[in-house]
Amino acid sequence: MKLSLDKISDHNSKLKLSHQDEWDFLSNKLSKEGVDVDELIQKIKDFQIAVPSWALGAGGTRFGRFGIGGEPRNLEEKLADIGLLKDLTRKTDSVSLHIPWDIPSDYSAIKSLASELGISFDAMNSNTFQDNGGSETYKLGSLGNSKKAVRDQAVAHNIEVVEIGKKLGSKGLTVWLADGSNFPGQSSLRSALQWTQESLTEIYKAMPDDWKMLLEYKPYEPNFYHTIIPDWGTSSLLCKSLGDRAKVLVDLGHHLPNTNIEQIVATLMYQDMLAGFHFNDSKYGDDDLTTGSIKPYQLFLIFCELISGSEDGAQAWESISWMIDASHNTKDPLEDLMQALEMISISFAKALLVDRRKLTTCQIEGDVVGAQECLQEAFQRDVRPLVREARIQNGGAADPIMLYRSLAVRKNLISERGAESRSTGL
Ligand code: LRH
Ligand code: MN
Ligand code: MN
Repeated sequence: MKLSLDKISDHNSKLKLSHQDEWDFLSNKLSKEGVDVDELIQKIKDFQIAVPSWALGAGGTRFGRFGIGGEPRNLEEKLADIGLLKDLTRKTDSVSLHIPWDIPSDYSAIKSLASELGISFDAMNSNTFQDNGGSETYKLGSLGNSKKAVRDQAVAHNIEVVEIGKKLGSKGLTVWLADGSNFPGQSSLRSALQWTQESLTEIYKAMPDDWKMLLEYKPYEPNFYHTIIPDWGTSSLLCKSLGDRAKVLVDLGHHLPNTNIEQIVATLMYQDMLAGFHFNDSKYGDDDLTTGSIKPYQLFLIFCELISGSEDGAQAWESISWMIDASHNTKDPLEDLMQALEMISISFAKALLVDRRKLTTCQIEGDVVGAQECLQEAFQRDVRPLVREARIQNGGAADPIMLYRSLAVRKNLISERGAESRSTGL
């Protein structure tokens, strides 16, 4: 299903009056405060977030899956869904593929479809957490397995993913390892790390010079006693041994409860070691809930660190990759992704509004209350008219979910693809 641009302009003219009131009020206020509103809008317009191919269908849990209907059945339909999201929100223009779930059958056809839709290929994801038809099993690990033959197979798979990505114009490889153990004594903790390092070195060497490796960490699941790369420190250690194109990927759900993620971000940026993000939210563990639905203040604080880290020259903003990594059990995935894109933009916009000069003065003078006030001043602000204005200027819909619903997109997708459709993936 392709959205005609007329539909967006009709919708926007219906909402124009109410939006204009809200936007005039906010932009006047911001200008009086000395904010360069045009520059602010431009930053919000430029900020684009990749969508993973696996977030477009209902994921389910290990207890069951309730299909949403109209889910993409193949890579072409996944691209079509991202095209829809792009037209409605103007907040995403790239897709992150998972191999072997998304192996293109016809590269030139996929590439021309993607360029027709204005979508590029973000980092490629390898998959050694499932057996994918190879002669060796990943049941007891992949890159860190005690058997050399298994490690070799896992390395070869990652190199194949790089080859696929090269053909599509991707510039990155994301590696997430499920490797670890379930019981004490099951594996040699030190050897497993060493084998992982050796395997990653081979993969790193096979990457083109203009590619980066994004190394994800996660404290537990699917292994529950030990995970070979459990935290940002271990990931950094490995990346440093590989080379300066290997950096640490922060998935917001991959932390033990109450971890100070914004501090991790600050520390990684201090070392120019932040590869990027997998945005989602969580109450307990790797819940993969909608970004900003549980801890919006944390998301805001993360953006505060990102902005100060880049403005102070610790790490370039452009070197950081942005992606959503969520799973949907009860929501329409496209609606969920629109909510996530909105929450990310809102948090980014609020963090841009922090008076950083005032904050630094408070920090130097030891004004604890003043510093907190600086953050609250920005966090409590309703920036929705600002984010909406940026979207309208970019050609998107004033209210993407409202338009999506009024056009009955899901109903159309169900009649096009069927109520039982399901793609490969989670
Ligand atoms: C692991 C993970 C990783 C995978 C994705 C499907 O929990 O976050 O990024 O590739 O989920
Ligand atoms: Mn992830
Ligand atoms: Mn995860």
